[in-house]
Amino acid sequence: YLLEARLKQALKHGRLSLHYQPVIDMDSGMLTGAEALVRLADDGQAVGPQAFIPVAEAAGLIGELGEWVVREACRQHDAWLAAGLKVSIAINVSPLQFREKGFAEKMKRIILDAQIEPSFIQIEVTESAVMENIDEAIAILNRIKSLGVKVALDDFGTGYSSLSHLSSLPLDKLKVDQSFVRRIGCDHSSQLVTEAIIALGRSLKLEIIGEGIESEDAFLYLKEHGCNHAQGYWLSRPLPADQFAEWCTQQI
Ligand code: G
Ligand code: G
Ligand code: MN
Ligand code: NA
Repeated sequence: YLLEARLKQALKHGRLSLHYQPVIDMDSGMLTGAEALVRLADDGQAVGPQAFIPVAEAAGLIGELGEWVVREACRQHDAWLAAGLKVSIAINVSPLQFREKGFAEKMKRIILDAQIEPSFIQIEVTESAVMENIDEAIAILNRIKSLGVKVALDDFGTGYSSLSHLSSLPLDKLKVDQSFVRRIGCDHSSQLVTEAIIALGRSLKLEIIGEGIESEDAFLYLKEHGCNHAQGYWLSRPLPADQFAEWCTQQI
C-alpha cells in the first residue's frame, strides 16, 4: 500500500513536521498554548493526518509516529523557551497509542530526556477512545497525570459518554467538538448543545476549549456562555513553527 510505504520512508528519514494552532484565553486574549498537528513533509502529494493516521494505525506505525510527535513537540517547546516564548503544547494521542502497553512510561522517558517542565505538555484523547474501557482509561490517565502532564478530552459531545463516567475521569480540560461550534449562529440546537457542554464541563471544574471557531460571532457567543479558551481558523490556522512564533509576536 502506497501511503504505508510513504509513511515508513517519512519516519525513517524524518520527513514529518508539526504545525501549531494557537489557543488563546477568551478574556485576556493571551496565548494559552498550541495544538500540535502532524504533517507529512516529503515531496509527495499533500495528504492530511485524517488520511494517514488510520494508515499508521493499521500498519502498526502509530507508536513510532506518536513517539516522534511527542519528541518533536518537546524539542520545539524547548527551542521556543530559549527564544523567550513559553508555549504549552497539546498533542493528539490516537486511541491505539493511548492503550499501547507502556504509553505513560514512554511519555515519562521522553519528557525526562527533553528536560522540560511536564505541565507544558498536554495530551488530547478523544471521548470515544476513553469511554471504550473506562477503568483502563482512568488508570492510564492517572499515570499520565502523575507525571504532571495535562489531559484534555477532545471532540467532546460526539461520543457516547455517560455523565457518571465523565465525572470519574482525571481531566483538566474539555474541548467542545467543532461540529457544534461551527454551527453557532445558524443552528439553534447546536447552540443549546454547546451551552450544555460548557455548563457540564464547568460544573466538573474543567477548563473549556471551544475549537473550530470560524467567526467573531462564534467567538463572542462562546465567551458569553463561559467558555475559557478559543481555537479556530478565525484566530489562526495551524502554522509551521516559525510562522507560529511570528504570529505570537504580532499579538503583543
Ligand atoms: O489539521 P488536521 O487536518 O491537522 O487534523 C486532522 C485530524 O488528525 C484531527 O482529528 C487531529 O486530531 C488528527 N491529528 C493531527 N495530528 C495528529 C497527531 O500527531 N497524532 C494523532 N494521533 N492524530 C493527529
Ligand atoms: O480532532 P481534532 O480536534 O484534533 O481536530 C483538529 C483539526 O481541526 C485539525 O485538522 C485542524 O486543522 C482543524 N481545525 C482547527 N480549527 C478549525 C476551524 O476553525 N475550522 C475547521 N473547519 N477546522 C479547524
Ligand atoms: Mn485535537
Ligand atoms: Na477536537
